[in-house]
Amino acid sequence: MVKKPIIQDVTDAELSVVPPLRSAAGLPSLTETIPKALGRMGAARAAVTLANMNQRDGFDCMSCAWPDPPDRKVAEFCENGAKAVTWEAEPLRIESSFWAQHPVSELRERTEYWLGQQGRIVEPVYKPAGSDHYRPVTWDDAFAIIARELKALESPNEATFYTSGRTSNEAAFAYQLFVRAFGTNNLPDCSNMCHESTGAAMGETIGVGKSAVSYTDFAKADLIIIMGQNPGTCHPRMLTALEEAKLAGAQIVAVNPLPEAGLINFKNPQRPRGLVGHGTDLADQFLQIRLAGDMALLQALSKRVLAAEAASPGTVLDHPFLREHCEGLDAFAAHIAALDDDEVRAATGLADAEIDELARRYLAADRVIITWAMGLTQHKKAVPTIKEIVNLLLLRGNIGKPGAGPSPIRGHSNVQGDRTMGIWEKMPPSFLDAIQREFGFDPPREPGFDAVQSIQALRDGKVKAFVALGGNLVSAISDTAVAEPALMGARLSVSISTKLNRTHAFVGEEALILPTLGRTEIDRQESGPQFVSVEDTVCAVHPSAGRVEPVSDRALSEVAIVSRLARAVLGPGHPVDWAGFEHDYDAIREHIAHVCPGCEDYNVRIRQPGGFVLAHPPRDERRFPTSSGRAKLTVNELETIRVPEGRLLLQSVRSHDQFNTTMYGLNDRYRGIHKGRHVLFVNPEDLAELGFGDGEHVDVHSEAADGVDRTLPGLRIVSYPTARGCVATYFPEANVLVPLESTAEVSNTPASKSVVVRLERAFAAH
Ligand SMILES: Nc1nc2c(c(=O)[nH]1)N[C@H]1C(S)=C(S)[C@@H](COP(=O)(O)OP(=O)(O)OC[C@H]3O[C@@H](n4cnc5c(=O)[nH]c(N)nc54)[C@H](O)[C@@H]3O)O[C@H]1N2
Ligand SMILES: Nc1nc2c(c(=O)[nH]1)N[C@H]1C(S)=C(S)[C@@H](COP(=O)(O)OP(=O)(O)OC[C@H]3O[C@@H](n4cnc5c(=O)[nH]c(N)nc54)[C@H](O)[C@@H]3O)O[C@H]1N2
Ligand code: SF4
Ligand SMILES: [Mo]
Repeated sequence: MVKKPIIQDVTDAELSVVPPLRSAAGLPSLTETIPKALGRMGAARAAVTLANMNQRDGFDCMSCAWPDPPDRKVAEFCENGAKAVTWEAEPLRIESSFWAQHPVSELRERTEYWLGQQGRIVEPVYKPAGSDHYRPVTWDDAFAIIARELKALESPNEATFYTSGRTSNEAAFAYQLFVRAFGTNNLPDCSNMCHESTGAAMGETIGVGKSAVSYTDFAKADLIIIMGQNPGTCHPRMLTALEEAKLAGAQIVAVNPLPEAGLINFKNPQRPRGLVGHGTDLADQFLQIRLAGDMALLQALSKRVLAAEAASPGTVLDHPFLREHCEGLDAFAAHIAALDDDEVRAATGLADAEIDELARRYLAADRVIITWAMGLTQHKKAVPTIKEIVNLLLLRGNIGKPGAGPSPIRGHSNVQGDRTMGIWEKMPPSFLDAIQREFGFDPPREPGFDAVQSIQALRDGKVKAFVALGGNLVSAISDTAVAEPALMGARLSVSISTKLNRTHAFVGEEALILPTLGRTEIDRQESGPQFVSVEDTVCAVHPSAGRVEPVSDRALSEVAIVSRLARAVLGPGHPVDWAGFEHDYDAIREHIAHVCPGCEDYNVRIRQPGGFVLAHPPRDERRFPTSSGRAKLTVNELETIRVPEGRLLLQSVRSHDQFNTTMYGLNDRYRGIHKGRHVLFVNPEDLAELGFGDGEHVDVHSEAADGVDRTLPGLRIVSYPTARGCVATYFPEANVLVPLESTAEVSNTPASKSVVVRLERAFAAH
């Protein structure tokens, strides 16, 4: 085992700020990655993991949900994928003595960075009621404790069962089945905080909440509009697809308050000229929009499209498509005609000429893809904004044909698959009926709690047990000061995890951490080594099999943990053969085939080279499974956030060295931030107007309607070319500023990218 001293906790004492980079993913990325992986995993482990990453018989990168190209290269991974693999597969373990040395109250004082650096959790640990320490416990005892506590609840609805999107399809299917057999639909997941707004908007308007494009569509597009997304950091290999599209003649437009490096220029490490040369200029146009201004921009674009049609009737809109497949055009057109151009200017901060230019590009293109991520989903008006993407695309038939369509780019590597498997607090009756037919028990029908509602229910004492299959809810959810005590109010907290995080420290009276295998590790069961399956952001489903020895022989696979948990809680004689699930994952896949739409013949199709692509009626056949059977153009009232004088609108972003709440390092290289995270990016003109300067320290106060003072203290101001009036800092630290009740309409996703804030000079420099 590699021995490494436990690092000291981090401060921002050595924080340094340099100018941001213009291009992403060239030589610095490779020189950063490989030596670090070799140094931390050891040469043999590094060689096996990196060589098998994203290969057909290897494992799926556990980082983001970007798909694999049909023709894979020898090294089919990016810098951030390599960081994720190193973080998991590094053979560094938490020794048994750690738990006696570090009380839970001390763990609460530690940062995510420190907690993650302690190494892999290698044995189940238990904190009894009244104790401030975890201590090692046997697996049998762990399951017995959980069973006792869950069975003691007055109702199954007093427990909530969280899932994070790294979980495999097999584990997710077994988990939701266990939870429903136990008797509740309380199945919150990370998607509630992520692309829930996308699912709500697309589900209503086109009938499917997933990307309507395939990998190969990118190279066939004439125009790709990237809104509210930072692919250079968050989906790095997307830049390869964008470069291919660009070289094939596509235009690329970026819409973002920040001039993110990857959107502007890309140096492809897999092309000789990318290593040494200037790289490829990706964006033909960059619209530096104000936070939450996208709905106004999209309406303004549709207004220009409709005006062009009025000027030359019959030549601009795709009339046959609209007639045959859509509804709602007349109401939509009437509504958009009344759009107030001044409001568009105020909301977007863009000049008319910039919007005209993008409208011209849209009208000149036959095939248009619009992609988006958290910059669109985490606002109050996220759902109507995404509906406006659908409106704009429908007008010219930009869906269900090659090189065109709405394409949400999902975050966690299997967050989309987990939903397909039934991880959702409000699965439709058809899915619940299928469970009943397949297993012979009646699953609960009333919808359960989502992530925000789970925290509210814990806070209000309505939920008393919290179980998490992965993730780090206390850090990921909004309103940290509410979430921490809410989770500590539970009677029982259980986390199935690879590594320590703050959710293990904010626990109820009794708590357990159950160590699990990661994607990189060989998963041996009675019938032999197992593989699992995952679904990427373009609906491609494929197998994933770990290749290195597990970090501990006491950690169990997620499937084994769920199966044993179910046996302990549901008792013998349950209609589901839980033991069979654990012995051979084919048994789970047989049921997936019968229950999950589109997964027929799952065991056969998952074994085809490269797996298979799930059916997507709008993409494949222009069939729209909405309530009316037609794609819906919708009318959405524009509402612009009015930021009072002297206040700013704040968004929370990811740094280049983090994966959500996991900190791989403390640099955000593309934005020029080194060895620290407590920074606030502010436009220089705003700084001048407000009387602050670069390098000063400020406390950020959020100004919520409820009057509660939420403060993030001691941020170093970084003068930065962000849009006027719009500031940025890092997630998850920013969650202290977001009120729990401040969520997107319909989807209930925390509105963590539009918080009205006030800056106050910090007394002491930090
Ligand atoms: N390295 C790394 N990769 C990741 C993750 C990670 O943490 N680290 N997380 C994964 C997950 S779960 C997810 S969901 C994805 C997230 O992927 P992204 O959504 O790309 O990640 P964010 O850092 O949230 O960046 C949001 C982007 O939207 C812009 N933006 C914010 N508000 C607005 C707005 O109102 N309008 C417009 N047009 N733009 C706006 C921001 O400036 C920023 O560029 O990444 C996944 N991949
Ligand atoms: N302010 C603000 N808040 C946000 C966001 C934002 O942009 N701004 N983004 C939101 C988004 S998009 C998301 S997706 C959520 C993320 O919320 P989560 O998904 O809950 O958080 P993660 O940080 O991805 O979870 C990391 C933990 O997962 C565990 N883990 C890692 N690998 C495995 C594995 O293979 N199996 C198991 N069982 N456990 C594993 C480790 O213990 C690790 O500490 O945060 C949301 N919160
Ligand atoms: S683009 Fe995403 S899935 Fe692909 S290697 Fe990079 S982090 Fe992993
Ligand atoms: Mo996400």
